[in-house]
Amino acid sequence: MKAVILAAGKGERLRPLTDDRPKVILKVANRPIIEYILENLEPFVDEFIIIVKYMKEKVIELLGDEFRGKPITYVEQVEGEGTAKAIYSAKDYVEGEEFFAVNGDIYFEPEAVKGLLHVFRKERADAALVVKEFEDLSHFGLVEANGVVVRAIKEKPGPVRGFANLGLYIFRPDIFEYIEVTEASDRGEYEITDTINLIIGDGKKVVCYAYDGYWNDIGRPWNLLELNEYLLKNRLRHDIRGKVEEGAVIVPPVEIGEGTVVKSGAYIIGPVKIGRDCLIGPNCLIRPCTSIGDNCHIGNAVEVKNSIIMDNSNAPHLNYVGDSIIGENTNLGAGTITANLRHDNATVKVEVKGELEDSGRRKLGAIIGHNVKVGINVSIYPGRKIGSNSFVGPGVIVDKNVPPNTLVVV
Ligand code: TTP
Repeated sequence: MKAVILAAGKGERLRPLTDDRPKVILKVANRPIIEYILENLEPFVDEFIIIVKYMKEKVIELLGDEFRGKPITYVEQVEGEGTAKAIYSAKDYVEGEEFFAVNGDIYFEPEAVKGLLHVFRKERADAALVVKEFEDLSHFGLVEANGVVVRAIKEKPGPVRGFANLGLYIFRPDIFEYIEVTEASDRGEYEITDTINLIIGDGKKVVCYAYDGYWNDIGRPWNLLELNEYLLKNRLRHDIRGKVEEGAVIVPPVEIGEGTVVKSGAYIIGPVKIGRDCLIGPNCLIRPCTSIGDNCHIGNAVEVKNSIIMDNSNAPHLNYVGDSIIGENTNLGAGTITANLRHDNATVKVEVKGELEDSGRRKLGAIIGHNVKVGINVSIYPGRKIGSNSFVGPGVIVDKNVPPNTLVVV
């Protein structure tokens, strides 16, 4: 069976992290999101078809032409936006067989794929999808089913409890005929959920698999922190490959890559993952659920907690980085601090695609893009974003989001 992976989206809700790259190549726990999908699908498929568009060359450069010996074909999305258009792009590549289709920005365990395939085959269905029960379906499509048979999918039903559509499907090639007659939704996108409603309306059998394991839909910046925490708590093995000086304390599980030096006085409390060729310490505190990429510097009197720091970035002197995401090639000046808690203890709101959204988190720090230079003694309010390629001068208080390519001085 082939797997069609949808990776053409612009990932606008993840700005500034997607300013210069597609969402699927962002690293969580030091691995690109799309690699987790390929890894979890790989035992069930013999070929991957990846649908690309936005900054497609970066996906192709990352993955090349095979994954674990299974070929990857890249297909550019046909004209028009939406998941239905993305799947339609694979029309000439699935060769009359049933196939998996999966959003390129979700995390699931292999059990979801196994269960989906099982119910599809057992029920001799025309299509199948994975669902999961949630308390609040405000951000999801509600799947109405009678046993395993799906009756309808309703987009964004509001804050009701029910089964959500997770974005992992099996289709037969007849889906393409139905995509051809699917109309654009109110937001101007062609949604595969509308196509599924069309095939149900035509009497075809669509079934669902109720998945009970961990799942994450990586739409907003804090979803990256949630996934990072899950992966570090559940997938990390204690493995020290770098050099740890006497006088450093490491509380397992901690993974430290080759070429990394942990200097005396560093105190690292797992689960923590640190890449290759980093300089850690002396005298720093790295607290649980932190991922630090390759070639990073965490220096003297720096505390990092529950954060993602991507490759080639530095928090070198007197910094606090809490519940934050720092993109690649970014440097924090001495004394720069992220605030991760509001004084009124309210949950932190973040501007997402022009609207203020409640992250639901009491603790959320800064979201800083790639190639950013932050000067000395900069204070960053909770949930604020700094766009890629920006420069924030010394002493600035970042209480508003900083757009990309911007110079901010006091
Ligand atoms: P979305 O998360 O709905 O869209 P997006 O990735 O563009 O993100 P944003 O809304 O923040 O801009 O998409 C779900 C999945 O489908 C995701 O993996 C990207 C993929 N997709 C495409 O491949 N083509 C498309 O035209 C769209 C809209 C999404």
